[in-house]
Amino acid sequence: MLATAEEWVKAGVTLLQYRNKVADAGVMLEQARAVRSLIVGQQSRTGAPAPDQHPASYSDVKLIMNDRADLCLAAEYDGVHVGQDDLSPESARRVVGVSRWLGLSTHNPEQVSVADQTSANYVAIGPVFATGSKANPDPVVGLEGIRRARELTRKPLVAIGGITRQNCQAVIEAGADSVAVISDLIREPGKSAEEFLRILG
Ligand code: 3NM
Repeated sequence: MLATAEEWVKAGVTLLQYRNKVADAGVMLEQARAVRSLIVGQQSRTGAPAPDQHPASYSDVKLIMNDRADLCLAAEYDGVHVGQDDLSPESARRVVGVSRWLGLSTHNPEQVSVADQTSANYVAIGPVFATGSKANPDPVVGLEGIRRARELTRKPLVAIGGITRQNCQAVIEAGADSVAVISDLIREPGKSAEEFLRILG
C-alpha cells in the first residue's frame, strides 16, 4: 500500500483517500497514519520537491479518510468522506470542524440535490460505469448522470466508478471536476497515474 501511494504521489496525484471496508478500527488507524507519515516525512525531508518529482509532490497532497470522522481526526487527515449510510454530513462536520474537508457520496439526482444543501466541500457521483471495486454498488448513472448532477450543484463534482484512462476525458466533458479511481490505478501505479494526469492536464 505504501509503495503504491508513493508512486502515485511521485506521479503528481494530489489527493489520496484511505478506504478500508474490512479492517478493525485499530488497524485502519495504524495504516492511515503510515500513509500520513509517508507524505509528511517526505515533505520535511525534501522541503522543495526533488528534481525527479512532480512539482506538486508531497506538500500538496490531501489525505481523506473514508467513512470515519473519528479516524480522520485520530490520523490527522485533511478530511473525511461519508456515504449515504454513514454519519449525516452535518454530524460528520460537527466532528471534523469547519477547516477540514467533507466529501459526500451520491448515486442519483435526489441525493445530489440534498447534498448541494449541506456543508459538503465536494460531492461524488457514481457509479458512472460498472465497477468491481465496490460491494453492492448502486445502479450505474452513466455520463448522463454526471450531466444531471452538474445541473443540480455548483459544488466540486467528483466522478467515481469504472473510470479509466480511456473514458476519463468524456467524464470531465460531461461536467465532472475530477475523477476518483481504484482499479485503473492499481496495476502500474506510477505509469497509470502519469497517464491520467497527462490526459486530464
Ligand atoms: N464508490 P473503480 S463506485 C468506492 O458509486 C466506490 O459511490 C462508488 O472503483 C460509488 O475505480 C466505487 O475500481 C468503486 O471502479 C470505484
